[in-house]
Amino acid sequence: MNTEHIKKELEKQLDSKRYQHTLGVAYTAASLAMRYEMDINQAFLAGLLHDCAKSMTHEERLSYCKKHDITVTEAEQKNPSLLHAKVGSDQVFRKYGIKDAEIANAVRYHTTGHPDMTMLEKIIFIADYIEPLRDHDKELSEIRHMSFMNIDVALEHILKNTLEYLNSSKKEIDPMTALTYSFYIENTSY
Ligand code: DGI
Ligand code: FE
Ligand code: FE
Repeated sequence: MNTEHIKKELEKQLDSKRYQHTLGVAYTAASLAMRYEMDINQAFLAGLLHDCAKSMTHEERLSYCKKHDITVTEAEQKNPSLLHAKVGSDQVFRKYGIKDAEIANAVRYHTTGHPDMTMLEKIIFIADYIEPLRDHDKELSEIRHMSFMNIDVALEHILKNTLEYLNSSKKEIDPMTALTYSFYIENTSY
């Protein structure tokens, strides 16, 4: 599918709020790609696709994984909303026909991150958090500014606030989210 076709399909799949968020992530990712001298079209496309599996139900995602032999971790089993990232990354290739493993990985890790992310993975993780329609974090304006100054410092800040939010709302923490945070605490230079 070409970009216009993908946009049309996503507009059909997602509710209007989620589709507007998707466009916000795509344009924010493109802006970060300009700043960090990455491929703008690749970042835009990864941003468009990052939540492509978000409208499926938990049951649909679990049966999709079964059908396509996708391993479901214990954390994902307990919290199937985490699975939209993994299922989405499979659909990037299978449904949307995008043969770009870097885009698939950026979709796959957009929720938990992983230690030592690629620049494209960082861009999508951050764009998802800072796109213009987001307003869930009182430190967003500093994080937005930092995203264009030092991407690793912004990443560490986002992970810290996400873990605080998960702890305070008593949500199960995916071991990958915790590993990602530890990595960036140890490896971010100010
Ligand atoms: O899909 P979006 O809402 O755009 O954003 P997302 O894919 O980053 O998902 C955001 C939610 O995922 C947010 O409420 C925090 C949550 N999340 C991130 N890491 C973990 C997590 N939820 C759980 N239960 N465990 C995690 O480790
Ligand atoms: Fe998501
Ligand atoms: Fe998102």
